[in-house]
Amino acid sequence: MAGKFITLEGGEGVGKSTNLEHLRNLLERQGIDFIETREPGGTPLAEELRELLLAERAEPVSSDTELLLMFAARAQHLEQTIRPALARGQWVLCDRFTDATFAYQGGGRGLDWQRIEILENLVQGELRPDLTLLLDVPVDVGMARARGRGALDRFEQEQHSFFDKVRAAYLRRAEAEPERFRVIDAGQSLVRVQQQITEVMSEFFHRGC
Ligand code: Z5A
Repeated sequence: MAGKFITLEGGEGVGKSTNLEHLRNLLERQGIDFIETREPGGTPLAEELRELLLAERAEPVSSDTELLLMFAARAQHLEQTIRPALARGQWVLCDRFTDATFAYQGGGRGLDWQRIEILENLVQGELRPDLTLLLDVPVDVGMARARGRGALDRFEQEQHSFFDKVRAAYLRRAEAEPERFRVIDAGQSLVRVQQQITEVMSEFFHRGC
Protein backbone atom coordinates (compact mmCIF):
# COMPACT_ATOMS: atom_id res chain seq x y z
CA MET A 1 0.00 0.00 0.00
CA ALA A 2 1.33 3.46 -0.85
CA GLY A 3 2.30 5.68 2.06
CA LYS A 4 0.71 9.02 2.93
CA PHE A 5 2.16 12.38 2.01
CA ILE A 6 1.87 15.04 4.72
CA THR A 7 3.14 18.59 4.30
CA LEU A 8 3.72 21.35 6.82
CA GLU A 9 3.36 24.92 5.61
CA GLY A 10 3.29 28.49 6.84
CA GLY A 11 4.97 31.87 6.61
CA GLU A 12 8.07 33.00 8.37
CA GLY A 13 8.58 32.05 12.03
CA VAL A 14 5.28 30.16 12.34
CA GLY A 15 7.02 27.29 14.16
CA LYS A 16 7.28 24.56 11.52
CA SER A 17 10.64 23.27 12.77
CA THR A 18 9.43 23.38 16.37
CA ASN A 19 6.26 21.42 15.58
CA LEU A 20 7.87 18.88 13.25
CA GLU A 21 9.24 17.16 16.32
CA HIS A 22 5.73 16.85 17.73
CA LEU A 23 4.43 15.42 14.45
CA ARG A 24 7.32 12.97 14.37
CA ASN A 25 6.40 11.77 17.89
CA LEU A 26 2.74 11.30 16.89
CA LEU A 27 3.67 9.16 13.88
CA GLU A 28 6.12 7.12 15.93
CA ARG A 29 3.46 6.43 18.56
CA GLN A 30 1.22 5.04 15.82
CA GLY A 31 4.06 2.76 14.70
CA ILE A 32 4.08 4.40 11.28
CA ASP A 33 7.17 3.98 9.11
CA PHE A 34 8.00 7.42 7.70
CA ILE A 35 10.71 9.68 6.36
CA GLU A 36 11.14 13.33 7.15
CA THR A 37 12.30 15.72 4.47
CA ARG A 38 12.09 19.36 3.39
CA GLU A 39 11.87 21.78 0.49
CA PRO A 40 13.72 23.25 -1.11
CA GLY A 41 16.07 20.33 -0.48
CA GLY A 42 15.73 16.68 0.47
CA THR A 43 18.52 15.25 -1.75
CA PRO A 44 22.18 16.30 -2.10
CA LEU A 45 21.52 18.09 -5.41
CA ALA A 46 18.29 19.70 -4.19
CA GLU A 47 20.10 20.88 -1.03
CA GLU A 48 22.69 22.56 -3.29
CA LEU A 49 19.86 24.30 -5.12
CA ARG A 50 18.47 25.37 -1.72
CA GLU A 51 21.79 27.02 -0.88
CA LEU A 52 21.69 28.90 -4.20
CA LEU A 53 18.11 29.99 -3.53
CA LEU A 54 18.60 31.20 0.04
CA ALA A 55 21.99 32.91 -0.38
CA GLU A 56 22.11 36.64 -0.19
CA ARG A 57 23.57 38.02 -3.45
CA ALA A 58 24.26 41.34 -5.10
CA GLU A 59 22.67 40.30 -8.40
CA PRO A 60 18.87 40.62 -8.34
CA VAL A 61 17.19 37.22 -8.72
CA SER A 62 14.49 37.09 -11.36
CA SER A 63 11.19 35.72 -10.02
CA ASP A 64 11.08 33.23 -12.89
CA THR A 65 14.58 32.01 -12.05
CA GLU A 66 13.49 31.52 -8.46
CA LEU A 67 10.35 29.68 -9.56
CA LEU A 68 12.20 27.38 -11.93
CA LEU A 69 14.91 26.59 -9.37
CA MET A 70 12.20 25.68 -6.83
CA PHE A 71 10.68 23.26 -9.31
CA ALA A 72 14.09 21.94 -10.41
CA ALA A 73 14.82 21.06 -6.78
CA ARG A 74 11.31 19.59 -6.44
CA ALA A 75 11.71 17.37 -9.51
CA GLN A 76 14.89 15.90 -8.06
CA HIS A 77 13.35 15.54 -4.61
CA LEU A 78 10.28 13.78 -5.99
CA GLU A 79 12.25 11.35 -8.11
CA GLN A 80 14.98 10.51 -5.60
CA THR A 81 13.19 10.74 -2.25
CA ILE A 82 9.43 11.25 -2.16
CA ARG A 83 8.10 8.87 -4.82
CA PRO A 84 10.39 5.96 -3.82
CA ALA A 85 9.39 6.31 -0.15
CA LEU A 86 5.66 6.40 -0.94
CA ALA A 87 6.06 3.40 -3.25
CA ARG A 88 7.75 1.46 -0.41
CA GLY A 89 4.71 2.22 1.75
CA GLN A 90 6.48 4.80 3.91
CA TRP A 91 4.77 8.01 4.88
CA VAL A 92 6.49 11.25 3.90
CA LEU A 93 6.54 14.19 6.29
CA CYS A 94 7.68 17.20 4.30
CA ASP A 95 8.56 20.66 5.63
CA ARG A 96 7.08 22.83 2.82
CA PHE A 97 6.07 21.74 -0.68
CA THR A 98 4.28 23.30 -3.66
CA ASP A 99 1.83 25.35 -1.58
CA ALA A 100 4.93 27.33 -0.56
CA THR A 101 5.55 28.11 -4.24
CA PHE A 102 1.98 29.39 -4.65
CA ALA A 103 2.39 31.45 -1.47
CA TYR A 104 5.93 32.86 -1.93
CA GLN A 105 6.44 33.01 -5.70
CA GLY A 106 2.72 33.45 -6.44
CA GLY A 107 1.57 35.61 -3.53
CA GLY A 108 4.85 37.23 -2.45
CA ARG A 109 6.48 37.77 -5.84
CA GLY A 110 3.20 38.22 -7.73
CA LEU A 111 3.66 35.42 -10.29
CA ASP A 112 0.54 34.16 -12.02
CA TRP A 113 -0.88 31.05 -10.30
CA GLN A 114 -1.78 29.50 -13.65
CA ARG A 115 1.90 29.46 -14.65
CA ILE A 116 2.75 27.76 -11.36
CA GLU A 117 0.00 25.20 -11.99
CA ILE A 118 1.59 24.35 -15.35
CA LEU A 119 4.88 23.54 -13.61
CA GLU A 120 3.07 21.71 -10.81
CA ASN A 121 1.40 19.41 -13.34
CA LEU A 122 4.60 18.98 -15.35
CA VAL A 123 6.79 18.06 -12.37
CA GLN A 124 4.32 16.25 -10.12
CA GLY A 125 1.84 14.68 -12.50
CA GLU A 126 -1.10 13.83 -10.27
CA LEU A 127 0.83 13.65 -7.01
CA ARG A 128 -0.53 16.00 -4.33
CA PRO A 129 -0.20 15.89 -0.52
CA ASP A 130 -2.85 13.85 1.32
CA LEU A 131 -2.86 16.29 4.22
CA THR A 132 -1.43 19.79 4.63
CA LEU A 133 -1.09 21.45 8.02
CA LEU A 134 -0.98 25.22 7.59
CA LEU A 135 0.49 26.93 10.64
CA ASP A 136 -0.96 30.42 10.61
CA VAL A 137 0.14 33.43 12.67
CA PRO A 138 -0.20 37.19 12.17
CA VAL A 139 2.82 38.41 10.20
CA ASP A 140 4.10 40.62 13.07
CA VAL A 141 4.24 37.64 15.41
CA GLY A 142 6.03 35.38 12.89
CA MET A 143 8.55 38.06 11.95
CA ALA A 144 9.35 38.80 15.59
CA ARG A 145 9.92 35.09 16.27
CA ALA A 146 12.10 34.62 13.18
CA ARG A 147 14.17 37.71 13.89
CA GLY A 148 14.97 36.37 17.34
CA ARG A 149 16.93 33.56 15.67
CA GLY A 150 19.87 35.51 14.21
CA ALA A 151 21.12 35.87 10.60
CA LEU A 152 18.38 36.22 7.99
CA ASP A 153 18.40 34.47 4.59
CA ARG A 154 17.33 36.08 1.29
CA PHE A 155 13.62 35.38 1.91
CA GLU A 156 13.66 36.36 5.57
CA GLN A 157 14.98 39.80 4.59
CA GLU A 158 11.75 40.61 2.74
CA GLN A 159 9.41 43.34 4.02
CA HIS A 160 6.19 43.02 6.02
CA SER A 161 4.08 43.59 2.88
CA PHE A 162 5.71 40.56 1.19
CA PHE A 163 4.76 38.31 4.12
CA ASP A 164 1.23 39.76 4.19
CA LYS A 165 0.84 38.54 0.60
CA VAL A 166 2.38 35.16 1.45
CA ARG A 167 -0.06 34.69 4.32
CA ALA A 168 -3.06 35.74 2.23
CA ALA A 169 -2.06 33.31 -0.54
CA TYR A 170 -1.71 30.43 1.93
CA LEU A 171 -5.15 31.16 3.40
CA ARG A 172 -6.61 31.33 -0.09
CA ARG A 173 -5.15 27.89 -0.88
CA ALA A 174 -6.61 26.50 2.35
CA GLU A 175 -10.03 27.94 1.61
CA ALA A 176 -9.99 26.46 -1.90
CA GLU A 177 -9.09 22.95 -0.68
CA PRO A 178 -10.69 22.45 2.74
CA GLU A 179 -10.57 18.64 2.47
CA ARG A 180 -6.75 18.66 2.23
CA PHE A 181 -5.83 21.61 4.47
CA ARG A 182 -6.10 21.98 8.21
CA VAL A 183 -5.36 25.48 9.45
CA ILE A 184 -3.66 25.58 12.86
CA ASP A 185 -3.76 28.76 14.92
CA ALA A 186 -0.02 28.89 15.59
CA GLY A 187 -0.18 32.23 17.42
CA GLN A 188 -1.17 30.40 20.60
CA SER A 189 1.18 28.87 23.18
CA LEU A 190 3.24 25.92 21.98
CA VAL A 191 1.17 23.56 24.15
CA ARG A 192 -2.07 24.75 22.52
CA VAL A 193 -0.55 24.55 19.03
CA GLN A 194 0.53 20.98 19.68
CA GLN A 195 -2.94 20.10 21.02
CA GLN A 196 -4.46 21.30 17.74
CA ILE A 197 -1.94 19.25 15.74
CA THR A 198 -2.69 16.17 17.86
CA GLU A 199 -6.44 16.59 17.21
CA VAL A 200 -5.94 16.93 13.46
CA MET A 201 -3.68 13.90 13.31
CA SER A 202 -6.03 11.77 15.45
CA GLU A 203 -8.83 12.56 13.04
CA PHE A 204 -6.57 11.71 10.08
CA PHE A 205 -5.51 8.38 11.63
CA HIS A 206 -9.08 7.46 12.57
CA ARG A 207 -10.67 8.22 9.27
CA GLY A 208 -8.33 5.57 7.87
CA CYS A 209 -6.23 8.44 6.50
N1 Z5A B 1 10.36 28.79 -0.28
C1 Z5A B 1 9.80 29.38 -1.40
O1 Z5A B 1 9.89 30.59 -1.58
N2 Z5A B 1 9.13 28.61 -2.30
C2 Z5A B 1 9.01 27.27 -2.16
O2 Z5A B 1 8.42 26.60 -3.03
C3 Z5A B 1 9.60 26.66 -1.00
C4 Z5A B 1 10.26 27.46 -0.08
C5 Z5A B 1 9.47 25.18 -0.81
C6 Z5A B 1 13.22 28.38 3.29
O3 Z5A B 1 12.22 27.66 3.92
C7 Z5A B 1 12.62 29.45 2.43
O4 Z5A B 1 12.22 28.91 1.15
C8 Z5A B 1 11.36 30.04 3.02
C9 Z5A B 1 10.35 30.04 1.89
C10 Z5A B 1 11.12 29.64 0.67
N3 Z5A B 1 11.67 31.34 3.44
N4 Z5A B 1 11.14 32.02 4.32
N5 Z5A B 1 10.81 32.77 5.09
P1 Z5A B 1 12.37 27.17 5.43
O5 Z5A B 1 11.13 26.42 5.72
O6 Z5A B 1 13.65 26.46 5.62
O7 Z5A B 1 12.53 28.55 6.26
P2 Z5A B 1 11.62 29.23 7.33
O8 Z5A B 1 10.26 29.57 6.90
O9 Z5A B 1 12.42 30.38 7.79
O10 Z5A B 1 11.39 28.09 8.39
P3 Z5A B 1 12.11 27.85 9.69
O11 Z5A B 1 13.42 28.53 9.77
O12 Z5A B 1 12.15 26.38 9.84
O13 Z5A B 1 11.11 28.60 10.69
P4 Z5A B 1 9.82 27.98 11.37
O14 Z5A B 1 9.93 26.52 11.32
O15 Z5A B 1 8.57 28.53 10.89
O16 Z5A B 1 9.95 28.49 12.83
P5 Z5A B 1 10.71 27.80 14.10
O17 Z5A B 1 12.19 27.87 13.91
O18 Z5A B 1 10.11 26.51 14.49
O19 Z5A B 1 10.23 28.86 15.19
C11 Z5A B 1 10.70 30.19 15.18
C12 Z5A B 1 10.90 30.66 16.63
O20 Z5A B 1 9.63 30.78 17.27
C13 Z5A B 1 11.72 29.69 17.48
O21 Z5A B 1 12.52 30.43 18.32
C14 Z5A B 1 10.65 28.94 18.28
O22 Z5A B 1 11.13 28.51 19.54
C15 Z5A B 1 9.57 29.99 18.44
N6 Z5A B 1 8.20 29.44 18.52
C16 Z5A B 1 7.67 28.46 17.75
N7 Z5A B 1 6.38 28.23 18.09
C17 Z5A B 1 6.10 29.08 19.10
C18 Z5A B 1 4.92 29.34 19.87
N8 Z5A B 1 3.76 28.67 19.67
N9 Z5A B 1 4.97 30.29 20.80
C19 Z5A B 1 6.12 31.00 21.00
N10 Z5A B 1 7.27 30.82 20.31
C20 Z5A B 1 7.26 29.86 19.37
